[in-house]
Amino acid sequence: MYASAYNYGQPSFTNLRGKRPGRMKTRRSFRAAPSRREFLRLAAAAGVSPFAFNLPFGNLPGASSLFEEVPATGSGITWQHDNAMSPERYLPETVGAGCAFLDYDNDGWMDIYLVNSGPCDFYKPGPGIRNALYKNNRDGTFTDVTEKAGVAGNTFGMGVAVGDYDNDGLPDIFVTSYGRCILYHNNGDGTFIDVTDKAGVAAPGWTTSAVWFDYDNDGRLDLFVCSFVDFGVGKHVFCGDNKLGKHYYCIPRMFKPTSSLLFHNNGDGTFREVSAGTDIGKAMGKGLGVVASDVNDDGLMDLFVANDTVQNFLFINRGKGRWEETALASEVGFSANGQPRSGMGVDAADFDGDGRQDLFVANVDQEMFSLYHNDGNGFFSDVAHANEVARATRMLSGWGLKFFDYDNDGLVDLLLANGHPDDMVENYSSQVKYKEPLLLFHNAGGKLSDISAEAGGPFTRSFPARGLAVGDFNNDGRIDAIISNNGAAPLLLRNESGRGNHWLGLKLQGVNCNRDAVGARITWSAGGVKRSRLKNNGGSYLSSHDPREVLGLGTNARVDWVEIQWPQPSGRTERFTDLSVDKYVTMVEGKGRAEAL
Ligand SMILES: [Ca+2]
Ligand SMILES: [Ca+2]
Ligand SMILES: [Ca+2]
Ligand SMILES: [Ca+2]
Repeated sequence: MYASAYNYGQPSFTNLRGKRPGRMKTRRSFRAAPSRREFLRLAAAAGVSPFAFNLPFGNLPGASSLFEEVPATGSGITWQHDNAMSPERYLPETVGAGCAFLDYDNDGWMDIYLVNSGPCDFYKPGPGIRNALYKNNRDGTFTDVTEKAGVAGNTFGMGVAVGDYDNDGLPDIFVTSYGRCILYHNNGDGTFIDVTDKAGVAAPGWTTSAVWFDYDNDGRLDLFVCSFVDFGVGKHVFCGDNKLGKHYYCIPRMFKPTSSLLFHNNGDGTFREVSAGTDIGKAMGKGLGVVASDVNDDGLMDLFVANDTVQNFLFINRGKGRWEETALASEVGFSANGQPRSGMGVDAADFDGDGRQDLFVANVDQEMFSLYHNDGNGFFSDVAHANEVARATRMLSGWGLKFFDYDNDGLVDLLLANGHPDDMVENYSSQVKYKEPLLLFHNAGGKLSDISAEAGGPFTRSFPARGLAVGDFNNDGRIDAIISNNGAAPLLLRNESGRGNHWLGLKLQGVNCNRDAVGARITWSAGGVKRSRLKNNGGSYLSSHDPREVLGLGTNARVDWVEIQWPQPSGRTERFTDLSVDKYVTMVEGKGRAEAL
């Protein structure tokens, strides 16, 4: 992730010898055709009305923003992330942290969980530095219920993954850390209990993103945990400028890789680590992001892991506990010229509607982010250039990101949260800033275009962004987002787009399959147009999302039908008709009818 700071592609040892990295060259070679952003800028300068361009996403420059920032004074979320930044610049300080939307009290309204730093071998925080759980008051405000809930953390927290691992209908919280992880079991009375030791998922070391998914289709959610590098206060090295005596955050190439962890859910509140001896256990990486998806459509959930400074991993689930790492052959491991990149955030979705799950990886500046189109038969091709992703991300470093349909037109769009990992980057780069802008891509007909310049409001500002979670906190069917900023307050974004489009929100409840219905295939028809979505899990960076699925219907005021193919061990397919729109419903496996949420 620290590539630009050290002249990406060059060994980082120059810094150890105390030389200043060279100033980066300006690279503005992608001038063949003006982007829509530049086109509008030119048009605005020339006094041409933007109405002339017939923008497809229902917003115009100067109109209200697609997403409005909800300030702390409005939301009541006064918590801030403490990044523990020290003069020594210990690496864990700049990597966190994550955030989650979850409905911990099952009242149908999304609550928010935020991860903070905490005590570790290089940091002893004062009082009040803790994680936070905010209860949704159903009026746009939130109340801090952390102490009562018992989920303050007290580790040097990194990520959060929410899942109902014991199928009791109550979402449980897993927190990763530099240090010990924590599994909080939801007691159902507004409190949680730390069951980490009983469960056997402490996973000491440095863990980052995690994901709940049922790899063996036994109806219980298993847990994959990304492990980052082998780090400890005794392994810290000096990276920076000897003459100035200034420390910079080290490029993770300096530290040894580790293997990530897969925990099988035994069904009795305990887990068994099952990655040893498999390709997951053998693959030494520096994992930062993970998404669980079924990339080969065989009913077995696979894993895509973004690694920092080494190749990414695509773990194909071959069944019976076997995994095959195929990133090299699938062409999702390296850049087009065979270099490992600094993978951070990831996601999966079928963005072009061909029925296959595509992949996304955010990298650091100079590397460009990757949009991997799933070509079938195990092959992918990077189509970042053809989708305005490459040029928009050339100078940025990306972390949290998510495919979701922000305007409910039925096609998944993409939101990216960015920020350079080194707060000193502006000392040695004229092009790269520490705080970076958010990016929003709109999907029209299976093509992504960068509409950030016209998205207004928060898209005109810059942030030290890390985690990003999506969820509809005000239940208006328009999916909102929260972004966790390193060493700063989180950013809550309320979605104000997609007016005039209809939607149907689904809460899927598995009975024979895992209760969260991770791996379900949702197909729906509106206005005679059929669309399909796989219920992936994870994605983004250190973060966890609203488990409900919002189906965008476009201008159709009714949905023809919805079909749910529940994952194994159910395998049952149910079709639902007579559904009213613009509301959330619950679909329980085997009941055959939807109920008001
Ligand atoms: Ca539970
Ligand atoms: Ca399982
Ligand atoms: Ca598969
Ligand atoms: Ca909303």
